[in-house]
Amino acid sequence: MSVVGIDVGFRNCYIAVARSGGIETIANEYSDRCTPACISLASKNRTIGNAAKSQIITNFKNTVHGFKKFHGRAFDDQFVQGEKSKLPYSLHKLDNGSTGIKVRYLNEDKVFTIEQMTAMLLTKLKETSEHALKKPVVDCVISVPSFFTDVERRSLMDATQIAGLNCLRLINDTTAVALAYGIYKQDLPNPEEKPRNVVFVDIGHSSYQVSVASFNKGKLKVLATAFDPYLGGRNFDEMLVEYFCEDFKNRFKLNVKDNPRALLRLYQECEKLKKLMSANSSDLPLNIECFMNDIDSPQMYNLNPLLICIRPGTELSRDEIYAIEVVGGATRIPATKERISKFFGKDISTTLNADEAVARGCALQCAILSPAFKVREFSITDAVPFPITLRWNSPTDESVGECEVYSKNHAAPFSKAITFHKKEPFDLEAFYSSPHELPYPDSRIGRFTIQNVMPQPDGGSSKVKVKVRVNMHGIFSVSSASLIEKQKGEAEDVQMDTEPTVQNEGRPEEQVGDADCKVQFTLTIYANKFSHAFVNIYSLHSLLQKKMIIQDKLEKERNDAKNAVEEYVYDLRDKLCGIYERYVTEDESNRLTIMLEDTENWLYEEGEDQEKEIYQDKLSELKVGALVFGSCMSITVVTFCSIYTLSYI
Ligand code: ATP
Ligand code: K
Ligand code: MG
Repeated sequence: MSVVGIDVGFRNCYIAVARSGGIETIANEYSDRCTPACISLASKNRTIGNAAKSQIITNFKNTVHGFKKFHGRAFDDQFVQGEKSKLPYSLHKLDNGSTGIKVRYLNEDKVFTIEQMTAMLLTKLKETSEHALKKPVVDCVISVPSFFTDVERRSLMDATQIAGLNCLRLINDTTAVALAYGIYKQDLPNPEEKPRNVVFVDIGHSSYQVSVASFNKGKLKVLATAFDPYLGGRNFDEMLVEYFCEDFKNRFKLNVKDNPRALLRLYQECEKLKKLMSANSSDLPLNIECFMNDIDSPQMYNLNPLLICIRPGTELSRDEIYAIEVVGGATRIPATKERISKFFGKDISTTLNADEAVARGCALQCAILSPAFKVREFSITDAVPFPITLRWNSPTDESVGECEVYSKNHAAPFSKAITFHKKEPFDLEAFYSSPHELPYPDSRIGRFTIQNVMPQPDGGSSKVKVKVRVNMHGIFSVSSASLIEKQKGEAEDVQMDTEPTVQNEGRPEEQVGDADCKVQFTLTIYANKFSHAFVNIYSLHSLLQKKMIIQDKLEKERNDAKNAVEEYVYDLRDKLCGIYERYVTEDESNRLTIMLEDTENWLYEEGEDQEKEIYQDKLSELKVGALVFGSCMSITVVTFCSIYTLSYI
C-alpha cells in the first residue's frame, strides 16, 4: 500500500510521500516540488504540469488551467459564466448541462469533462509519486477546499477513480494543515487539560480558508471553518492586470484584452510584479507604488472569515488563541499577514512550510490510515461546513416533515440513526439548509428512496431505522435502512439518536450493533444524488485515459527516435573533426559529411514529422552508411574505442 498525499491546488500541486520512515515532499522530473495544475493538448500528445505551463502562451487555446472550481458545476452556473469570459480556452455545455472543456486534440475538436481534466492532472501526479517510490501508487489522500459541497466533492472523487487512484480520504485543506501542525508536537495539553486552540489560515491562488482547531495530546478537533471562496492571490494579479490594461489604453491606445497572448503574458508579468511587491516595495516604479495604495482597499482583505473564531459555536476570546498559523502562497503578501495579525492583536506564525503543509498533512493522514506504515496515533475530528437537513414524505400519506440532521460545524465523519414509523416506501430528501451561505447555487444533495417498506402483519406501521452519514470525504449519504420489530406503545414520530463514529471511521455502519431492537430485514435504498456529472461511465473514462497515456507514450517514443537520428548526426560530425579525424581519409570524411548533411536536411523537411519506424530505419541506414563509407575508419575506431575503454577498466 502506498502512502501518498496530494495537494491539488487551483494553481499549484504538491505531493508528499512516506519514504525511509518519514514524510517528505517530492520533486517531479523538472526537480520541481511544485507541479502546475496545467494541461496542454496538442496535435500529437498531451503535456501536463511544468511542460504544459510553458505552452500557456504558445498554445493558449488548448492549454487548460484554473479549472478546479468547475467541479460539479453546471455550464450555466453564474461562477462558470463569469470565469468563461476570462479564460483563453473554450468552455462547452455538455448534453447533461455540465461544464466541458473544448480543445483541439489529435487534430480533432474534443470536449473533456472537468473530471477527465483533473484525472489527467492526477495521473501525472500519480506517475511522479510512482517514480519517487519506485512502485505502483493507488492509495492516497487528496486535499479539497473546506467549502466544497457534496456535489463538488463527488465530482472530484470521480476524477480520482478515472485516474486509477483509490482516494482514502478527501481531506479539507486546513484540516490537513492542522494535522501537519499537530502530529509531531510534543507539548500539547493532556486530554483532560484545556485544549490548545490554533487558527489556520490558507490563502492560495483562488481562495481563502480559515479554520480553528483545538489540540490535545493525540487528537485534533476542528471547531469551525470559514472561507471566502473567491479571494486569493489571483485577485491581486487581476487588479494589476486591470491597472495596466487601462494604462496601455490611455497611453498607447492599445487594448491588451483584444489579444489573448498579450493578455496572458501581462498576467505572467503581473504575477512576477506582485511577488516583487511582496519582497521589496522600495525598488518599485513610482506608478506601481501609487497603485499599491489603491490595491490596499478593504475588499482585497476580507476579514470576515476570521470572525469564526469569536462567533457563536466557537466563542473563543482572542487571548484563548494560542497561535495563528498561515500557509498558502498569497500569505507571502506582507499586507495580508499584517491585517490578520492586527485582527488578532497577535503576531502570526509561519512555522509551517507555506507551500507544502497541505500535501504533508495529506500524506500524514494517508500514513495514519495505512496499516503498513507506523505513525503516531492521532485522531482527527473535522467539521461539517454547512448545515444539512433531511425532508421526508411518502407517496400517499401526508406526513411530510423535516429535520436538521447536521448543524453547522457538527463533527465529521459522523453517523446518525433516525427512526421512522411507516407502512410504505418513502423518500428522504437531503439538502443544505442555509442556501445563502452556500458558495454554490444549488442546495440539493440527493433524494433517497427507502424501498420495500411494508405494514406490520397487524396492519400497523413498521419501525424503520435509517442511518445517515457524513463520511471521511465530507460526503453525505443515507447509508443503510432496516425494518425493525415494532415496539408497542410508541408514538408515531421521529426519534433521533446520535452515534459518533470516532473509532469506527470508514467501517460499514451495519457493524454498529443495536441492543434494543431486532432487525427484521435490510431495506434497499435507491439513491438519486444531485449531480452534474455523467453517471457510471468511469470505465469509459478510464479507457479513454489509458488511450491518451498510450498516445503520449507513443509520441514520446517517436520523438526519442527522431532525436536519436539528430543526435547521431551531430555526434558523428563532431567526431569527424575530433577523435576520428586522423583515422579517415579526406575523401571518406567528405562523403560522410555529405551524408550527414543530407540527413539533417531530411530532418527539417520530409523527415520532420514521420513515424517512429522511419526514424529507426534512418538511424540504421546512417550507421550502415558510416560503416561502408568509412570502413577502415570504423575498424580503426572500433579498435581505438576498445583500447580506450580497456584503459579505463
Ligand atoms: P488554492 O489553494 O486556491 O487552490 P493554490 O494552492 O494553487 O490555490 P498556492 O500555491 O497556495 O495556491 O498559492 C499561489 C498563489 O500565491 C499565487 O497567486 C501566487 O502568485 C502567490 N504567491 C506565491 N508566492 C508569492 C509571493 N512571494 N508574493 C506574493 N504572492 C505569492
Ligand atoms: K497548493
Ligand atoms: Mg491551496
